[in-house]
Amino acid sequence: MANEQEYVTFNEIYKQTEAWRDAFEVVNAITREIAGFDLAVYQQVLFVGCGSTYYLSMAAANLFQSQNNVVCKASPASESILFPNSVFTDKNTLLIAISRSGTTTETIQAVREFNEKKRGDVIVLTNYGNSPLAKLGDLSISINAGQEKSVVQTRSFASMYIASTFMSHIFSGSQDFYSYKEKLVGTGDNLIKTYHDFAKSLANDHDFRNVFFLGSGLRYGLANEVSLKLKEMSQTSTQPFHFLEFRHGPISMVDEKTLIIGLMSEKANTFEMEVMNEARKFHAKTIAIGDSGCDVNFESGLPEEARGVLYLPVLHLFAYYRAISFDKNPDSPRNITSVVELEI
Ligand code: F1P
Repeated sequence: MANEQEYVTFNEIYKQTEAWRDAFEVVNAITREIAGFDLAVYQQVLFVGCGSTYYLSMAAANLFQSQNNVVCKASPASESILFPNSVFTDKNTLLIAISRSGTTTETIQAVREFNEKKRGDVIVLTNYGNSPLAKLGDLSISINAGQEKSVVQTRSFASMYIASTFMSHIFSGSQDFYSYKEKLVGTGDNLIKTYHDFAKSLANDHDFRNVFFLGSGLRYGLANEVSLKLKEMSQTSTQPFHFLEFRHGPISMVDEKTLIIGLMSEKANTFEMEVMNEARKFHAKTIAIGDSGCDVNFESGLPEEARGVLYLPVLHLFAYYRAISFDKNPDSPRNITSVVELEI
């Protein structure tokens, strides 16, 4: 076994804000090209990806719709191939295809079929500008500093998430997002340092058997993603839920061996805290993450729609150290590869 911080995943998590910066610069440089897509001509904006990039699609679609008053949805790339009528209408669509590698077969195939059927325009978001997927977009955005050696996506996801957030702001006509760069990066660096030991000691607590991640709005996609990190790196049994959905059945799983991590919003905080309190009555351990008044506090003061990326780093560290605590290799989890390439 390597020393606990010698795995490549550690640096990819710990120094991820370098990739955040790159996302800001790359998108800022092509603001005009992005604004050139007129959302008014599309009946819907569809986001596709696989695994992490599907969860990124979910978070991005939520933000896009709330900022841009256009119907947005997310689909696994595979579903758009297998069940196209459930994903598309015959009306003009803007497809935003997301993939770290740009080589995932399902995502490439989804875009190829979309182009063949002339369903609309395509924006590709990736970390590899020379990838086959990047060549299929009407516009391709590549955040190269988000590239990774690890199988598990951490800084790549964060970098593409920032890019998608920036795009959403550009479409909405807001110039604000770029001005948040230093604050967001500084807060991210600070969070990683401040909560490093906290994440590690939480990971070393082997008393819990089940972990639930709760998140509403754009945080639901992020809850899915951090839950996937924990599954992939440490094979812990974990599930994401929308906050208020948790009462509708899943809460019956809660006992003294349960950890609940809440991605708290500002807007719905009272409702969300009630769910956390209720879970504690059933003996769960709870950790709230949010801008202030939580167990993990960003203290960014940034608008809710701009600070989503801040939920990620501490939970990346948690998943990483959980793997280490079980003597697992976080760089190459069992049964998975960094890209799924299929014969289609
Ligand atoms: C997507 C992905 C990863 C997952 C696994 C297999 O890759 O599903 O999210 O962790 O390693 O590939 P990509 O299309 O974003 O490159």
